[in-house]
Amino acid sequence: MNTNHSEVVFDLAEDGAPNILLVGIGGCGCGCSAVEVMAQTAILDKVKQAAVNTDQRELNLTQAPVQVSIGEVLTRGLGAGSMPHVGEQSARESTEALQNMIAGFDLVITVSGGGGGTGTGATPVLLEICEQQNIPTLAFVVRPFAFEGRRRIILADTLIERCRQSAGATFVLENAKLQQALGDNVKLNDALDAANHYINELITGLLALIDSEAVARIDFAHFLSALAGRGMGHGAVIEADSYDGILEKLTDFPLLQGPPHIRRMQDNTHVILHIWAPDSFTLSDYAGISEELHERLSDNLDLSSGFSVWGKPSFKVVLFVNRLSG
Ligand SMILES: Nc1nc2c(ncn2[C@@H]2O[C@H](COP(=O)(O)OP(=O)(O)OP(=O)(O)O)[C@@H](O)[C@H]2O)c(=O)[nH]1
Ligand SMILES: [Mg+2]
Repeated sequence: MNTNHSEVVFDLAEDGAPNILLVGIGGCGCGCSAVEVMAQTAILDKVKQAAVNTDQRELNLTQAPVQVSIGEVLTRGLGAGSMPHVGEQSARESTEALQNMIAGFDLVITVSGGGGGTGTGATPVLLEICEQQNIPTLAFVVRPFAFEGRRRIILADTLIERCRQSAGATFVLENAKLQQALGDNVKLNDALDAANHYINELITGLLALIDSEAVARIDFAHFLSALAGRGMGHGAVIEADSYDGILEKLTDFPLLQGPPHIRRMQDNTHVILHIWAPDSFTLSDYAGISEELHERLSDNLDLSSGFSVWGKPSFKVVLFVNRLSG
């Protein structure tokens, strides 16, 4: 097991509840329901939201209570014109505002779309600033639809690489995968809505793991250590009508399986999941999920899980696989 990151000591707020900042950067980050729809979720009181952009018009549209306009001298509030170096310089121009925005938080989660100028250029700068202030980070990067062209995809991949150098873990969300799932005839707006809904589910699921209302949860220090180590993460939302259905979908989950040489890397993989279940869900059902995953995947699997009871008869699992390099 990789324990490089377990020595980090984190300061928590006095009452023990972590202060989390969810920052959307650029048009995608700000427009994404990850930042917008979070306002309607119960987890909101634990998470502050901020929007960062070079584009004043986009910034005016967001509901985020904290809005930081970056690079006003360089861009005059008109956006970075798909040029990452402009996004980067804008963030550098506004270093002080970004430092003030993140001061005092125990975790900063960034959401940005790769491929444009602001998200691609400014996100790595913000992550660096967090690193300098010793604030743990998670980066969610949206990878463009295939129809947006190679250039955007290459830029997004550069962003992913740069996030991996500074963020505790980097999670990639593929717009293209959603397009496959929805079919080619899906309307662009519907595809974006679906992508945004998915991002929101993932982030809400992640935060539910440390939600004090959950029946079972993991503590914040544990949460951070499972999501540190500069890993490359993937997340998924899995739903089923029955307990057996959820077990089956979980153990068939492609990112957990893989060919034997990947299975051997499980020692370097943290899996965290949060389960929503009807109130008939028992502790032994809960234990059963963990046992099944260990049995089918690896004894050494580093698994953290939590569960919440909800008023529906069905089951939902939000799952993160954080694969550490090396
Ligand atoms: N899922 C989702 N993806 C989006 C959304 N808006 C943009 N994207 C994706 O994010 C990528 C980057 O676009 P933007 O975020 O608009 O770019 P930006 O960071 O604002 O950069 P500039 O406008 O050039 O300053 C796009 O290529 C899309 O793939 C959205 O609302 N939802
Ligand atoms: Mg923009």
